[in-house]
Amino acid sequence: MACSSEYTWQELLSTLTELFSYEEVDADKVIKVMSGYKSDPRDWAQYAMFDPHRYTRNLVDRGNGRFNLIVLCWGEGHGSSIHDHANSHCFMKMLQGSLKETQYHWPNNNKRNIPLDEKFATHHNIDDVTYINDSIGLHRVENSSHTEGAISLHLYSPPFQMCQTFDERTGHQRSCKVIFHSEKGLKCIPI
Ligand code: CSS
Ligand code: FE2
Repeated sequence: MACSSEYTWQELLSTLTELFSYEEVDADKVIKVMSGYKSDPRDWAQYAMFDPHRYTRNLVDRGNGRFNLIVLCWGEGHGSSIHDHANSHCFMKMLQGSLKETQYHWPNNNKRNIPLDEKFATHHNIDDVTYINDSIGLHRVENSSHTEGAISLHLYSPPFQMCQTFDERTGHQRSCKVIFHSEKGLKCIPI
């Protein structure tokens, strides 16, 4: 039998808004709250928009400017590049399917053209919550399934518009602008 939710979707949103209204972020508490909500597609289906070619980022809530809450939809085989999180907290909760996360150490800037050093790889399944920030390292997230889409809920605080992506073989990095596929359930018009 599925465990019942400690928080409804609406309670999740309001509790997160409350938690991020303070100067200090209590990451353990955020993880607890996100774990206390149990995934129900009826809550987030309106944000779950897939693209055939790449994973999508669908904005749910701007958290009074303190965080961005985003539903990410990963089609079969879709994945991110290796990236940092622009000095923000990154919380990720699985809503559907499964995602593989591979973490890497930061490249050593004195050594050029050296492959990134992998720390570990792990799989996240429905209702799992995970956390990363730049002091922990870099990561790549991917849906390695060939038959099932995956959906995850991400909270970034403070919100960011740019991050760094990294070439696995050389450690070279470049800036990348992050974009939204939809906002509050409405598809964004591509510019
Ligand atoms: N940081 C990636 C997803 S993996 S946390 C993004 O927001 O697009
Ligand atoms: Fe990430």
